[in-house]
Amino acid sequence: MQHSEVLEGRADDEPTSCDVVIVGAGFAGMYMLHLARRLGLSAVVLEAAYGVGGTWFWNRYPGARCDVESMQYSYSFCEELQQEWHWTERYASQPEILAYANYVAKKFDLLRDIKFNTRVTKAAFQEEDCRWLVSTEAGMRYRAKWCVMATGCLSAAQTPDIRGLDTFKGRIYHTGNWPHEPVSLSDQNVGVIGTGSSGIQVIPELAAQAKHLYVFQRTSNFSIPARNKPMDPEYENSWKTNYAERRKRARSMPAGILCELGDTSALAVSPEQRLNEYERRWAAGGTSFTAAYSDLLRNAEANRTAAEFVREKIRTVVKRPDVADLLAPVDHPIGAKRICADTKYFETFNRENVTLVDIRSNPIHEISPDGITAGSNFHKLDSLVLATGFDAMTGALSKIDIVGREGLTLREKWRDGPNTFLGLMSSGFPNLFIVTGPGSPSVLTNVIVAIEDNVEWIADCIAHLLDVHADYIEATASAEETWMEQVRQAAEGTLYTQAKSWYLGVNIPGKPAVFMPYVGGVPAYQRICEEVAASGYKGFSIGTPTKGLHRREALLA
Ligand code: N01
Repeated sequence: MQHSEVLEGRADDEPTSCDVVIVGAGFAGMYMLHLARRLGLSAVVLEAAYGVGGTWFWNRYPGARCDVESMQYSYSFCEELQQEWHWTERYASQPEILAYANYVAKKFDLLRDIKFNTRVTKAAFQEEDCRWLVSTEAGMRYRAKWCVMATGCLSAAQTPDIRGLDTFKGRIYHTGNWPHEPVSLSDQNVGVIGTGSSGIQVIPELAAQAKHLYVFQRTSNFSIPARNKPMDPEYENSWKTNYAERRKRARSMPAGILCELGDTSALAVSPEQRLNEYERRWAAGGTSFTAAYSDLLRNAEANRTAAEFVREKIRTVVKRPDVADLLAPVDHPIGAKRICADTKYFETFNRENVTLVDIRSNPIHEISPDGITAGSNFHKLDSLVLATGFDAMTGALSKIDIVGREGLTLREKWRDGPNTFLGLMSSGFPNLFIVTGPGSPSVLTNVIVAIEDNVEWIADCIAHLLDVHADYIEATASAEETWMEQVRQAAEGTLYTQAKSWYLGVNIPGKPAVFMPYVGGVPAYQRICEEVAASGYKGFSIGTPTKGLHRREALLA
């Protein structure tokens, strides 16, 4: 394969030219760059941060840790890499994951094609030459045949619109954009808003250093003890000697995570058997608790058995019954919101320096320079931590002005919810690929598995386009419509839609309530993607635009 080169624009107004522009240097962008190079393509990655790692670059709050086991939350594409990297704990901490991302970048010599501190503001499709023109905040421009959005599902941090937030005179931290210099909160009264996965991880750490911690909780969440521990050398060895086979088996599981998957209904066993099974999984720790039975996310009655078990555990751990009641979730089925994994979260509320403030019954009235008034109570604070989540799945994309054919913007097109074919492409936006886009399993899986599968599909697709000398690929509107209906129907058969979650986008004011990920699981999704590719990309228009005129009718079928 002949290798292309990045051609730097010579004049100020001339864009840099390459085959592929990749937006984002997280795990998706890094692997995309690696595979683009393997195809002999010239590629540039544009990254807003000063380093690689994506969400793991930004989410450096104390306690940040992955809830997928480290032996699995890693790339599988390179046997040498997975053999030589050593994870020190069952669940990797953010610094270790970031170190791994940097190690990968170095090992595969990726850094020379990544432009850091480069925030993409616009990507516009040029119909006349079938190229994407990508512009950055600093005014740089890149021109490429293919544009890959590797912008991540949980990368656009959400700051809530609370009256008076801007008047607060102490420091405000967001878990999704934590400072890079050390933060000391000792001897301070600290407030934390948000009790999702980030809040549940940061709260025990903050409690250990703050003079007093006020946890402002609107919705309680289900959490299972992570039971994190140092890596057991025998366990590591068993993975390393069986990696190929285990990675394959993981890909045959719905979430792309190798775990013990119960195959009976929770209602088909006796209450004693069920209790034993829940106890066993609780003791083992981790989010695969909800994999105990096959219908926990499909049958409300089955789900109640697991939810009640966890509520009972919370009541056992938390000494004050009124606090335990507030911490025990009752408004959604267990697992319908992303289930959390914690280290001594519920125990933290037994500490004398921690107060749980119920802002569901006593909403935050306002934030003033010195603290927060919730209901009629004022809480004096020195610092405030926002663990308020993300504009998930579409947020990072909608921050960029993406303009497709005939001036159509992605924001406009997705006004009533995102539409894609397989989460990979959206009609009207030729040659624009999305990694783990809405309509793909992405956030319901070990996201590195989802990333590898998507990136490999995109690379194979580009190789195919090169083989058939096509300049152009675009999802057809009808394939997209059919797929989105499939995504909708798959979610409808589950309990996922019964929670007000970021999966549905309802955490963002004004965002349409559409269940965004595909719940059909990794194997089904992967099979569909493979079948589409094997069919010569059925559901996509592929072709060569005629000179200066670029209409669908001109494309080969
Ligand atoms: O965000 P969230 P997150 N006033 O949206 C509250 C992944 N992740 O950053 O539920 C008051 O889950 C909000 O309350 P409510 C993982 O996929 C993984 O914690 O809207 N409260 C909620 O409590 C996860 O699911 C890991 O009532 C407000 C919280 O803020 C995803 O990222 C670690 C509010 C937001 O919870 C997002 O998790 C961390 C307001 N105006 C994250 N606005 C691991 O791998 C929001 N809230 C372990």
